[in-house]
Amino acid sequence: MEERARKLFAGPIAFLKSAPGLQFLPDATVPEIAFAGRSNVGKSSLLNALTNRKALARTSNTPGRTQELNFFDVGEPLQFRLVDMPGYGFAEAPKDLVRKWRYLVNDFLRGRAMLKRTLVLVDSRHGLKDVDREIMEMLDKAAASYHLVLTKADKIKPTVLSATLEATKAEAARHPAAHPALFATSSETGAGIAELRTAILEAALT
Ligand SMILES: Nc1nc2c(ncn2[C@@H]2O[C@H](COP(=O)(O)OP(=O)(O)OP(=O)(O)O)[C@@H](O)[C@H]2O)c(=O)[nH]1
Ligand SMILES: [Mg+2]
Repeated sequence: MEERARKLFAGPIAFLKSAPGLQFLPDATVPEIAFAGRSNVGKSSLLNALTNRKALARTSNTPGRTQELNFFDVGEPLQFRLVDMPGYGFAEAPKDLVRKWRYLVNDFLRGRAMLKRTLVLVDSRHGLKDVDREIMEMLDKAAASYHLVLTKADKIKPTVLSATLEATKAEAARHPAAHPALFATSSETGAGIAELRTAILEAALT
């Protein structure tokens, strides 16, 4: 499975479309994997690291970079889609814009027929925050399966990282829709990326 995942992510991957609202979604014909989490946590960077491309998804230092649901087709023939999404909890953006993003993301995550798994990204320097717990509870209620993924692992010491990983794992165990497998990743160093590729492929095939 690992080798198959590696090949797939090294092969053809193409931007399909940007959906600013639910009426613009592509037809749900293939498995989808979504990237969720707080603004600036590294969703778009992780998508680029997984696909080994520098700027497939647009990233930025400024929170609020991704403003729509962005769909990426993986494989030729098409195997599954990756969905980059706007972040949660971006305080500086206008209130109704933040609300609009939240509804868009939540409605998508709750109601998408072909959504096989959501990756809920958590900054490894901060661990789980209330806004992350809100996403987790929403997904639990919708019985929508998700993986917690720690990001920016290069920014902290390995000992601190292990502690955060254990604490996050313990909390994930209390959430019915949280998958027991957790990932610590860095889009900078590539740590954890190969493992996550395999998990994504496995989820897409279920
Ligand atoms: N050191 C380090 N920096 C990272 C990593 N991942 C992301 N970053 C940086 O964090 C910032 C935000 O990354 P993005 O990928 O744009 O974050 P996002 O979650 O897509 O943000 P929004 O689209 O605004 O919700 C950028 O400056 C990235 O370079 C990582 O693994 N290590
Ligand atoms: Mg983004």
